[in-house]
Amino acid sequence: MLGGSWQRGALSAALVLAAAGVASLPAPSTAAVRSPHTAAPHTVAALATAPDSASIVIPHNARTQGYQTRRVSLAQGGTLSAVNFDTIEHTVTADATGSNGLPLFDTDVPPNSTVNVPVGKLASGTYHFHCFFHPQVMTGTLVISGGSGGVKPVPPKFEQPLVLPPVLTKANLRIPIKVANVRVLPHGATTRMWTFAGSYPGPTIVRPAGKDTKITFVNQLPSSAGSLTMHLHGDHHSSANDGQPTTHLIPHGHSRTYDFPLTDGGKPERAASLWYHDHRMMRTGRDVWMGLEGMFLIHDAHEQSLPLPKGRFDIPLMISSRTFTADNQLTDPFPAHPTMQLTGPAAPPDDSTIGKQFLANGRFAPFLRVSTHRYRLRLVNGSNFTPYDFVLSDGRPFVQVGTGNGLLPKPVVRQDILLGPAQRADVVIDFHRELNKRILLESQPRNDTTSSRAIGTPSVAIMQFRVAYNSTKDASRIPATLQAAPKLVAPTKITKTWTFDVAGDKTTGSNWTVNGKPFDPNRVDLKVPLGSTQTWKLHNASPITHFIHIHEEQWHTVSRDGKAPPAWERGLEDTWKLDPGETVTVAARFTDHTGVFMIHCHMLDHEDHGLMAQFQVVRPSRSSASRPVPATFLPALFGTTSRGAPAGILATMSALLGGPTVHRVAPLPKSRRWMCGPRTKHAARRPVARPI
Ligand SMILES: [Cu+2]
Repeated sequence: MLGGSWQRGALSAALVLAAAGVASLPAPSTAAVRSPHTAAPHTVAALATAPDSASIVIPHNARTQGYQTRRVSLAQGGTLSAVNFDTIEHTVTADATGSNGLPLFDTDVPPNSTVNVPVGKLASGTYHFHCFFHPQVMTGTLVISGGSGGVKPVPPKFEQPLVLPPVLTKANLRIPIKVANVRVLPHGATTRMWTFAGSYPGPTIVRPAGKDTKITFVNQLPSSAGSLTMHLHGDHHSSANDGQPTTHLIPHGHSRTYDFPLTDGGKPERAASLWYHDHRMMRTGRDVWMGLEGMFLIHDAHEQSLPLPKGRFDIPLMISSRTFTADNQLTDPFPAHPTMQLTGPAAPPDDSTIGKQFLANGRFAPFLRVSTHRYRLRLVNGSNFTPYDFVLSDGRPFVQVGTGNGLLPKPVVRQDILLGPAQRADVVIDFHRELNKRILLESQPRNDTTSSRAIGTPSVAIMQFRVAYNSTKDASRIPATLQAAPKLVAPTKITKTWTFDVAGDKTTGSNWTVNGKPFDPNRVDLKVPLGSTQTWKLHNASPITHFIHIHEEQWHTVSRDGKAPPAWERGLEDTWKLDPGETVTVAARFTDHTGVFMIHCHMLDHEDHGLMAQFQVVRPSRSSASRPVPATFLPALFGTTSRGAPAGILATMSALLGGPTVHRVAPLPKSRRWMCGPRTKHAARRPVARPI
């Protein structure tokens, strides 16, 4: 559904939610022909009939029924009210925004109440609206007619330059974690944040693969922040250096040195786009929201030998969302005394912390002046909860060259890229022949699923590329082949199934579960023999999407719902999208390190509310070490260039592995509207200045 030029135009203007939900509404008058940032013209008929007052009615079970009044007409300057007959809170929120990136109207409607929706100053035109908490189902259209002048939707002004965090390259680093004022919003006060070395995002650490890196983090935050713990996401390292949630902490006023050898199985790791963030028990959401996240890039000789864009044409880009108070401070949606089991409307499965404004490298609506050159973007979704479906405003595709865990076997041309929290994509954009153009990086409503339960993505313009310089020389190009995933012999039989669900009820308390249990730091859920290769099935039995992250190893995606994974999941991964009912099978070999590691959802509300488990890598017993394991040679299931390894090799492998169940597997080929899930009302709705 993407790709139509009109729609691309609408998206480029951004901030107007795309047509998915609106298309099912009763056909509007000509007034509903959408223009991205100007209200559409009203009709004569509308002029004649528009009342001076109108109501939006929210029925019982609106979460599944939608608004009772999906189309409302109103004379300009008239009074609009919202009547909520439901037992839970809803909102009436405009799709379109003002230049500050906030909706033109955005009104909470408590249960069993009637409130005024302030639209009296809006210009005549058509305004699509949704419920902030239930936008997939609850959508409607307001037509304002008559009068002249008034407030119209406008795109962000892209007033401030993109900031690249400082780059640190040394083997021994010391990074203070401290309060700092950050110029997040372009006007007004700076924002007090918790930062790595005064920067949000934290400094970008760039290191060669195989070179030991020691980082000493110093906790200089106020004592009320408590202890911290740092996780280098996607990396392979020992348990003690993994950012354990309850052990190996960094208390207030103390420091801790983390050791990252950047090796795997005695060899240098692959080049990768990693990131680091706090991982404290039940506090990860708060600590990341406050600013504790940064990027960590690993280079290796192979990647450096490729002609991909380098240097200033290689841009780390962390996208995140935050909500601010009127004086530009972060809201505090997090409880003073966190617990995994919650009651009330924001309890699981409705717990979520969503930002209302969208940031690129910690800045609202930044611009970047670029040359007529190829650029490599290391996209990282550093949001607590929000997934994005990234697109470029002029309809050009991305060329994805890597995941967060290294290069793909070959480039993949993608019109849009869905990234949940913690997911990364390494992409190349070509600005040749685009001198003087302005191209937006946007998120569009995802269109890869028809499931009404799958989480949606926002429609928003995040940043602007200004093609300002003519580059006469561009030596970069995108090779036809990049890097095959490492070979792996994985059991065909599932070693372990992890099922993600929710338990309890919101009256007495609910929490997320993994295999029926909420997280318990004193419980090990699986013992994994060191040196073994595991095939794990990840299944989402819950009513909303999760993005599941496995620590310690980098994984092959064997299958997605029983089918070969898409081309962009044929590299190594550490975090997978699991829409409701979805199943992903993954495989990895456990090398090097014993100890306890995590598996959890990276929507941080879910993680903090129990959707986490832990496995312990142990020295294998003799019996388990010698037992033959039926195996699949990966990557293979999705090989496109091969239909079978040479019979001799297969026979040999089968014999070695002790059984006939070796599947042939080929060498790697060389080659909706806003969130449909629930969202935390607190984050956006009840701004509370945080004392820090
Ligand atoms: Cu989740």
